[in-house]
Amino acid sequence: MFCIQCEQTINTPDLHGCVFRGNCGKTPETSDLQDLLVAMIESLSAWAMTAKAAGADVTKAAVFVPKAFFSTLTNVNFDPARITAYIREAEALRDELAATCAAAGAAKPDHPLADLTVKGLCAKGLDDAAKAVKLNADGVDADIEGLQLLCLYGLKGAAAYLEHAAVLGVRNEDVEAKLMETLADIGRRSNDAAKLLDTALSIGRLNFEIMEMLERANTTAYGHPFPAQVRASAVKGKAILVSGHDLRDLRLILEQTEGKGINVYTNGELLPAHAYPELRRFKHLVGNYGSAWHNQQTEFAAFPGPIVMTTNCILDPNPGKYADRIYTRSMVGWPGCTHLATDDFSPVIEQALAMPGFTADEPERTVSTGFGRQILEGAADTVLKLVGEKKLRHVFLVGGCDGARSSRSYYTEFVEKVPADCLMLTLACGKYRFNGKSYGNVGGLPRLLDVGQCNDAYAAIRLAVLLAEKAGCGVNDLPLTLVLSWFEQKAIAILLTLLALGVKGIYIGPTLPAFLTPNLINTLVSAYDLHVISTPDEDLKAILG
Ligand code: FS2
Ligand code: SF4
Repeated sequence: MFCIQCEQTINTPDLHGCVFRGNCGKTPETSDLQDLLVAMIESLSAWAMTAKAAGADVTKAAVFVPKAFFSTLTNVNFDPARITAYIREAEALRDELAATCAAAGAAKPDHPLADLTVKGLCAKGLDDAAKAVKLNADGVDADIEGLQLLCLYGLKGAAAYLEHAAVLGVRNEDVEAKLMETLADIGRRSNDAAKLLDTALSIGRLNFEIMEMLERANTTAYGHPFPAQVRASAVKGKAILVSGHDLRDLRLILEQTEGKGINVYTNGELLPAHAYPELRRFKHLVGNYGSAWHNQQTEFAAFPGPIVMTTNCILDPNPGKYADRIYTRSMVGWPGCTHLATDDFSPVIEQALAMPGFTADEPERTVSTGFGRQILEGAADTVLKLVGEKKLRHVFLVGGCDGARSSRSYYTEFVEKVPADCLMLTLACGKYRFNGKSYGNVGGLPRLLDVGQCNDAYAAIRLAVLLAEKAGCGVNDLPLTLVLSWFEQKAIAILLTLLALGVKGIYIGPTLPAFLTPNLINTLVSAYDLHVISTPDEDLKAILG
């Protein structure tokens, strides 16, 4: 096992990466199978590009690859049986395309994984096959390996967003082909540092297109978000909790529970769902329960109803004894938990009706959300006017993924210390470190604006670009600083997008990715003026002067 893709990886003088068991709970068996799955979809992608060039229809591969890739993201799928099934499905699709290529007279792709075969292999055979494609291949220069992993993990994040858009019916064949082409290329394990750096930036640009697709998918299906005060405390009655990022699953659950006397709560990255007109119109979508993913073992154990985990981040439900009432969807998996493969949520509804639910109302508390692209763009003129009148000094984007590391208290303290004449945007699950409080107003605008999920970074980027256009300057000339927290691979994809767009001076923490070597960090620092967070006081002093 070797996995170093997330912020909670092991990184000590003696150990680099999770090598015995994941800090997330991933077993060596699942980790190795995920490496084999990645290699198999690299092979599939290489064949798909050859088949596409020969005029064949590659839709099945284009739809499957992002899904399978998504299953290897941090905190998504811990079930070795499901990962094995994806490997076999990938191989079958690859063989189908190979036959198509042969029939069309197309030559076999010149790719090291073109003949990767696992057919008929037992668990031991799969384990041996996985070891042959491990990500930390022997004899590879550390900087090259770091760049290879930067590309792989960035593309994995982009694939997750592409899958989210596809679920809502928004697809783009060119984007899918570019994703497969890049994945096949990563599978070649290039040793060319300049080429790998170029690939990383092209992944950033691709991810920007994908985030646009996803925003279009969300707003077409559910309307443009508008500000909402969301109840953050329990309401008496039977209850279902929906976590993850998938708005479609939430909508299905709301439709299927309507009129049944069940209250539906969001959790984690689904809080912004309350801002979408086509979701908030359901009266039994009563509020948001709990906070960021790393608190779920306590919060889910205390929730008096079933829980649906639509995407990441899932943790081991066994310590809290709620494995019998957590249901997984799409690419999510935990061994022993019920996976709902169809859109029928009857088992969840029956369990909610059989359970007591909340026995009393909790005192009302609220959190705000809903400052999506349309609202932000509508506020651009006000922001510039306030800056011009010197009523608004600086805009911060403080957001990203949350994690369990204690040094993440930096973000809470940072937000508290931001001067009163500054505006703060936030997004993703990192906001739970500070969104339970009111920060007042600046020039009539709330000082803390929740833009949405991690993928809604697109809205914040669009605001920055619009402000720069209106002010007649570059994004880097705006009184704007991004203070990001990263945890998993979607954050890597977003970081690559920001770098590809030329955004400089980003602060990132709580640590830099362990797969980046000191040389690579120096390259990013000198090319993009990237900063690792220090203390809120020092960073604010450096930013505000
Ligand atoms: Fe948070 Fe986990 Fe949003 Fe990440 S719920 S760390 O996957 O995607 O952010
Ligand atoms: Fe370790 Fe993170 Fe990989 Fe889990 S996902 S095995 S915690 S690096």
